[in-house]
Amino acid sequence: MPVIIGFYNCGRAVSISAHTAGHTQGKNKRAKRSFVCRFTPSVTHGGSTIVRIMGSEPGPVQIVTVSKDDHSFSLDTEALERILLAPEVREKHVVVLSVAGAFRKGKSFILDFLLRYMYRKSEENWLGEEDEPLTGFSWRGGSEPETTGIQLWSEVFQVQKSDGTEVAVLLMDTQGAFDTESTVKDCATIFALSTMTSSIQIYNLSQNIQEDDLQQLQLFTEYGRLAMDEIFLKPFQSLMFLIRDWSFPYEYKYGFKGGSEFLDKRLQVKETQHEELQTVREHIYSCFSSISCFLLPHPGLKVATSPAFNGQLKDVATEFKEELRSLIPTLLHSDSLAEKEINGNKVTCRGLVEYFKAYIKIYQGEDLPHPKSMLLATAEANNLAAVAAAKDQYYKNMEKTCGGDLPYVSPDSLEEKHNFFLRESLHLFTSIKKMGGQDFCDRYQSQLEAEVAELWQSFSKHNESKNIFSAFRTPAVLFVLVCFLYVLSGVLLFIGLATVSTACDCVLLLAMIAMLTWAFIRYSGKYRGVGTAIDQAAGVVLEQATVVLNKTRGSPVAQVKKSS
Ligand SMILES: Nc1nc2c(ncn2[C@@H]2O[C@H](COP(=O)(O)OP(=O)(O)OP(=O)(O)O)[C@@H](O)[C@H]2O)c(=O)[nH]1
Ligand SMILES: [Mg+2]
Repeated sequence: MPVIIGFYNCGRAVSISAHTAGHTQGKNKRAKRSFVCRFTPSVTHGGSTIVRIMGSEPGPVQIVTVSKDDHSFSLDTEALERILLAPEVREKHVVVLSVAGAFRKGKSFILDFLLRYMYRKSEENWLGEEDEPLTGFSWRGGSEPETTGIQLWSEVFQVQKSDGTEVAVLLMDTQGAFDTESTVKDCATIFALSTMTSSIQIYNLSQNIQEDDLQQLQLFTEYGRLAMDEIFLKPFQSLMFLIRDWSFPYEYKYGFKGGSEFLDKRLQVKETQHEELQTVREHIYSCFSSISCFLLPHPGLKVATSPAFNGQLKDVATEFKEELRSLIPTLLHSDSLAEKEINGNKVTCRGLVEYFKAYIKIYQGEDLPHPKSMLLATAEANNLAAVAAAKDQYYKNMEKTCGGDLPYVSPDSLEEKHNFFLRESLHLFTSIKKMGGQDFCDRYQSQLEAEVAELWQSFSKHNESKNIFSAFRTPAVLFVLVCFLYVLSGVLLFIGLATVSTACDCVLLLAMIAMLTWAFIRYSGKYRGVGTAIDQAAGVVLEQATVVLNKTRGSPVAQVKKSS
């Protein structure tokens, strides 16, 4: 009895056809196909037990979406739960195989061969018929990006390992990095999320492993590690470099063996290497528990350039097909399927839903630093270094003028010095060579000005505190007030205003209490708020007294002026 599972996906016909008897056939038609679906929750064919979502056709399911407007991320929890909380798999340990890397490099294409294997692994010719179109995750030719966000295949494959345990296998496709519409943060988040949630991450590269590929991997995995707190062991599991279009089989043979030799050479850490190169390599080793590499030949010109190519094997280079026959069964062999582990604990499908929710929340928040482009990060670093050098120069100059135990400087002369050192510090900032352009540097110049203004405030206060008169201003004011009130009270009593004199005595008493309290606070360092209030009150009294004195002194002058 044949079981045909089919669906149609955005512009390109995508279909999976299978016969339980082991015979496989597929046709690529652009028109919507009619489906004969058996809506059983799980079916066994091609050697895998497949858990099917009731009532829906198999296909890629968008789990994580990236908004093009505000570059925010959202998780479709419902869709994720529909796949992972199916009763047959929810308590099973999960194996997640993900493919990530730059856009337009054949990630979805290779995933569709992995899908074929999962559906037909018991068949000898699992790779497919010569004229069968390749279907599954949406792939296409051309220069524009295709896959967006993170997608999971809707069907979970239950695979029995040789020790009898059953695991749930999921295939994950990811948005290509460095496309024209994504920021560095978008790419880092997609890569980090897929690495954090997968047990096998395939890093899809073209032609070679370049130093910048390793640097990107370092940046992205660091971004992932940042989001995972309490990591005791290596944060990620298996990393496989998949080098497409390998053109040097005479140096390193195609396949895992050549790949492993090549990788050993590329990731070698040598004493003689520059520190930067050593750090990248050490970081990669510290992140993954196992690292491997596979060298895959070019699939042929038709695959890479023909707009009519729709995946039929007859147009694919023989050596590419041979290597696929070696790569895929090894990768998906039941005993090489490593279960997802976090901190040494195996994760079930149900657990994975929770991890997805937790991780996306972290990337939706504002706690993590934003990964930036190399130029932006470098420009920021050298502008900040220039700000620090200029600020340091100002600080040292001011320290020499009024810092520490140096004697009190008159405020006017100090301000003059401040203005001079500020000009010098701005001159130093502008004379240091910086990246990022004028507008970018202007922002940092404003930051420098603000920071120097803050320093100026504290130097000025520090200098003021050295003025012996200002230190004793409050007790002096209070003392004069007490004396004044004492005399006033005596005079008032003498002229017979006893009540007003008593009121004067009360105020005098208050002033004395304030004076004693002030002395206690200065000595003990306690109740500093009260001390500040007394200082402020004394300041107000002094201000008012000065105003009154100025008025009395000023009025005869004004009269003289008027009369003249
Ligand atoms: N040169 C070369 N081209 C390939 C290879 N595999 C697939 N292609 C072609 O690469 C093109 C893009 O394939 P996709 O699978 O859509 O690439 P992708 O990496 O998923 O692209 P995005 O989803 O946009 O990130 C198609 O035209 C494929 O035929 C390969 O190994 N080498
Ligand atoms: Mg793709």
